[in-house]
Amino acid sequence: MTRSISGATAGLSRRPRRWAAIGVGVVVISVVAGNGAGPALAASGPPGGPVPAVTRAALAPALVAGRGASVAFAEQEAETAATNATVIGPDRSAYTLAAEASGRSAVRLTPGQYVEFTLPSQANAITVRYSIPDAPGGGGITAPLDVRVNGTHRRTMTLTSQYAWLYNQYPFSNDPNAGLLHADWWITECGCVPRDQTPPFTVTTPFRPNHFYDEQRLLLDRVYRAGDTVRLTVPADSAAAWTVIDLLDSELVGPPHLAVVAANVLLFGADPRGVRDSAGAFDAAIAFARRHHLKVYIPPGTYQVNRHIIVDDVTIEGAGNWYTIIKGHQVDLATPAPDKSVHAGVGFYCKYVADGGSSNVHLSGFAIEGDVRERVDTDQVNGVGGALSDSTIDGLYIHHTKVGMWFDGPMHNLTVTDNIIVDQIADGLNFHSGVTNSVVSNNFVRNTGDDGLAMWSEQTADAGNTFDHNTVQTPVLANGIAVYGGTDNTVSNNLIADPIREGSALHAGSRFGATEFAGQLRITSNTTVRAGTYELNWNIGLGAIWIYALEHSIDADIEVVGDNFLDNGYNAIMLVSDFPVKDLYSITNVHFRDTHVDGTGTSVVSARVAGSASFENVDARNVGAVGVNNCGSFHFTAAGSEFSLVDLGGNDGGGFTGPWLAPWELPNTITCDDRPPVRVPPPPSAWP
Ligand SMILES: [Ca+2]
Repeated sequence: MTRSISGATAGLSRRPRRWAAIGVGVVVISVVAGNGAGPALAASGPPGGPVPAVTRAALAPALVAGRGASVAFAEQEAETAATNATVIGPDRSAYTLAAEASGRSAVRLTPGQYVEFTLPSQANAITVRYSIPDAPGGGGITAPLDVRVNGTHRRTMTLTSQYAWLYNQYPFSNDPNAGLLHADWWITECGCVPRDQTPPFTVTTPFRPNHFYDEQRLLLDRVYRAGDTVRLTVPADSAAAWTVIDLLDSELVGPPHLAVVAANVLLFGADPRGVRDSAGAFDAAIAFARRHHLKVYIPPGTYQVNRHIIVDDVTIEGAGNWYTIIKGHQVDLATPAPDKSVHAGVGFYCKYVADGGSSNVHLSGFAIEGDVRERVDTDQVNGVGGALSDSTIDGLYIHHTKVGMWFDGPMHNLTVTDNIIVDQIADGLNFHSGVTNSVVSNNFVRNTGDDGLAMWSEQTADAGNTFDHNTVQTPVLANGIAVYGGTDNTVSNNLIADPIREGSALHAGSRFGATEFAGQLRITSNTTVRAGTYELNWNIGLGAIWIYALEHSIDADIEVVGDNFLDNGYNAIMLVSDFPVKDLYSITNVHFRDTHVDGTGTSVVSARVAGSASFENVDARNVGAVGVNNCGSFHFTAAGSEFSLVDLGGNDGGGFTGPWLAPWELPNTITCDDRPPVRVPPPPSAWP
């Protein structure tokens, strides 16, 4: 755990833990091939099947209706578009380009090749998600991408990999040639502590490349119609050996918002061309607005801001996040700031708790474009930060910051709605320590370097919060939505897709110094897809939802109701502890109800902890492995597993080898199998 004394920390340490005694004394049918990297799993969708024009998280929208954020753009996957280039994937293996792509598939173009999308509806703006190679020594390159609409309107985007390509162990490196950052950490590649080997184990470089993708927005010259074509072509003379296109989002952006009665930053000297630094002008406008009870307005333009703008008791409105762009570059500080930062960058910061916190702040309608290319956990280079009560944040686009929004409580009554948070070095949003009665709803999060959305009750409980109707896609590390301790929180109606490693879609963990779970945790009516990842340190599959007792027992009432777990690589549901603490902690009082599981690579449930959970109307189909993978706490006594499943009825369906919850296997049958055979399920389809 890396943290600063002020508590103003971003990101969670990811030092690996492992199961020290996997498979001891039990049936272990190891079918997964070779080297611990896990099998390549097929994702859903083409070739062969119908090609939906518009998808959500690479699924037909009908399969995820009512779940996730309602967004202004239409998503189209490149792998279903017209192209003369090569489709890559589907593949879920970590450290591959396909695994980090939406739908686990994309198109790889060489110079001269194209991919062409047909607009599904009116649009005057596009977002391209792509990857290009790193520089040989790291640090990224730039390369052109030709955009033509209907073969005529022509623009050239300048793609960059300066914000992509991280390597190595936590907290990661931009150097593709670096040896291990922590030779004294156990690593899965050798199943050893490299420094302790004779001679020391060395890794192949680049070691653990990841975070390959970036996205870029482009306003077109006018509104185009449904049926018009957007062709993306790599110029023949591009310096990039390859360009991978993952998807295209198209959108009809409305006219700029105008606020007439407001403190307009232009009147205070702000430069909308982005040439001069506008931070001082923003400060002056905010001070004036507070004195005169006005809001602050930021008209269309690009404004250079390279430090925090401190906000308290103020409303700041942009013209809309396509029009008003607050853009900063990273500044190296000669001496660390009081909050421990060694870099400065653009961000809207509330006062820290030590300074009294901020309240009555309302931010809306602008973009924050940061310049963060490495993870330094003591740096306060987040898009929005501090402690913020009785406030709202709505309609921001936050890009290339460390964490989109990182809040350090205690604080209360914050509402975060309709924001887009993409291409982050660490989390998308984190409620850290004592955030209460706050709501995060209808936000879209893609390509975070750590949890997409998190409540981290470090030392002080987060309580009474709700994460509702958000979409989280392709976190390259950790979880889509994670809850670490806390009291009476809710995670509902979210759509979570394509987590890649060291986490999964939904997670409740007693870890990272969090308070014990208390009251009721509600995880209701969420849909996950292509989760249930392979845990590279444990070398076992995870569930799409996994509940993890590492630092305390988990005995709070956890209600998992109405969720759909689709196309799970391994399990749908996992309850787990860690081997060194397996006899200290248990998980009890978890209740699964009214759940659909459509496709698991292995079993629906994997239990690797003592305790119990109840199941009622949990229906499954296309299940890869029989029964429940029930290891309990690994004592394998004649009394059976230390984990019991309480069958409350209506748990129907199964798969290739029988029902998922076979009555004759209950309550305590041991069927522990670390690496059961993995079957690739068919694509999800409508549930009758
Ligand atoms: Ca894709």
